[in-house]
Amino acid sequence: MSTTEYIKDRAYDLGFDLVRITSAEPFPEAEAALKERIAAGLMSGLDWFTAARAEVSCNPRALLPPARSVISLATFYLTDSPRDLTTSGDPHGRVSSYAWGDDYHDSIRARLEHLAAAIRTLAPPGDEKTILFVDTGRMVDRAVAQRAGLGWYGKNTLLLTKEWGSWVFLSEIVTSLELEPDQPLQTNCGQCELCLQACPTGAIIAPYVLDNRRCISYLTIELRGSIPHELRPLVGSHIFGCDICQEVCPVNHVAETRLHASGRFGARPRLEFQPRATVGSSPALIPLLALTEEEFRERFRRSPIKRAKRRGLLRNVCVALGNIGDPIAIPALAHALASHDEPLVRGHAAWGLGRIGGTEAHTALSTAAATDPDETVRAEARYALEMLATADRATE
Ligand code: B12
Ligand code: SF4
Ligand code: SF4
Repeated sequence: MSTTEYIKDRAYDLGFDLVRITSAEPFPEAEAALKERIAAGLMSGLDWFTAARAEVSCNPRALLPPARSVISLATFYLTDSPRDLTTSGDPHGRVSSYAWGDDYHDSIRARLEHLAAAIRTLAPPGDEKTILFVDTGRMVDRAVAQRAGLGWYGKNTLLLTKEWGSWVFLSEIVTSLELEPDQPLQTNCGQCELCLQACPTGAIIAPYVLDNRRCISYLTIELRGSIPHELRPLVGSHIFGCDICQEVCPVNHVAETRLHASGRFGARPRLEFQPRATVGSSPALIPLLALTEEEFRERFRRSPIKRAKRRGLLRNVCVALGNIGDPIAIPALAHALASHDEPLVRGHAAWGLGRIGGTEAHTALSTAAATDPDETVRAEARYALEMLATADRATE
């Protein structure tokens, strides 16, 4: 068995679902694409995503000078648990499927460590150099996976695999070992443009081009401040991430059908990605508004959702409640507007009330517009009162 075959076998034994190899040569096309997107402002809001970072992340030898190979790994994360949509009739939000269970960074890193340890035993003494990357590392994950033949670029910008669709986390190991490279796949999306048509915010502005600032994933996870007014109605009931451009993808449908038919879907031992009781795929929204900082930390410990922080998540909850439009949410939103400790949450509670309307919402908004100590919240309340006045005029 060759060293390459041995490493691939070890990776599958450790629970990775796909493994391919490419050389450690630079990725000039990806670097050009990244710099172009940054210059066009399409990555705005992600301050850490700089041209200098792009140069490093597209050049494995900038990270590990003796690098010769990059091992590209995919981990399937979709579970066969159905979305537990609105059982009680109260408003529920949507959490993207990658965040239903435990944080993948932790579990994948543990597997990568084991694989790296096996690789180190293969290198001559003094030459056992490897580094690991999972998402947050400075590596351009999809470009590595594409050149390694793990999958191909979809027009939604995600990497599509034949076996598991796009429902995979990508990670890498950069090593000084010379391994046998795999070839890129000669596949593409053809004439399909379903993801472009389905994206609610028009974030996929052209095939393979995403405007980060419009993507619900950015707006609900990465954005720290206020969600732009014009995008709030388009966020729907998403409170953390978005899967729409993957849910409509026929490549994913084919993979899911094949996995179900072969019994492999349910057989994956992916307990860590199953919806947790405390997070779930579709949590009831009103109780979330009452979460204290401590309860938030406890409930979302080791969950990807902790990245949004409490104020970001509750901001999203207010927007989702406004979009769902059920008056049952008015008392909770009015309470949040009157007394939440975070101005960001009070401001978005105002918007939620403005979207739902009614006398109780109007009273709460008028009080906040006059008395809230924070000008951004008073401005949000005035804006929401305007929304109500416009809606009233439209129905007259
Ligand atoms: C920043 C980031 C985001 C940002 C920006 C997304 C983006 N498309 O760039 C935001 C917060 C919006 C985001 C959202 C999501 N993300 Co994200 N994200 C990243 C991160 C950290 C960097 C991505 C990056 O380099 N972008 C730079 C821009 C310039 O890339 P790009 O425009 O897509 O261009 C690339 C290709 O399209 C290609 N390209 C460019 N032009 C052209 C032209 C042609 C013709 C072709 C063929 C190719 C091509 O070259 C570029 C280099 O790869 C990676 C992890 C990593 N370290 O790589 C995860 C990553 C891409 N995200 C991931 C996931 C799962 C998501 C979400 C699905 C999460 C969710 N459910 O909410 C969404 C999906 C949104 C979407 N449609 O892309 C996974 C994707 C797995 C996969 N199968 O591809 C990654 C790889 C994380 C991981 N390690 O698993 N993400
Ligand atoms: S994740 Fe949602 S908002 Fe972002 S590009 Fe896909 S469909 Fe559009
Ligand atoms: S929906 Fe169609 S165009 Fe979009 S990624 Fe899937 S196959 Fe490609």
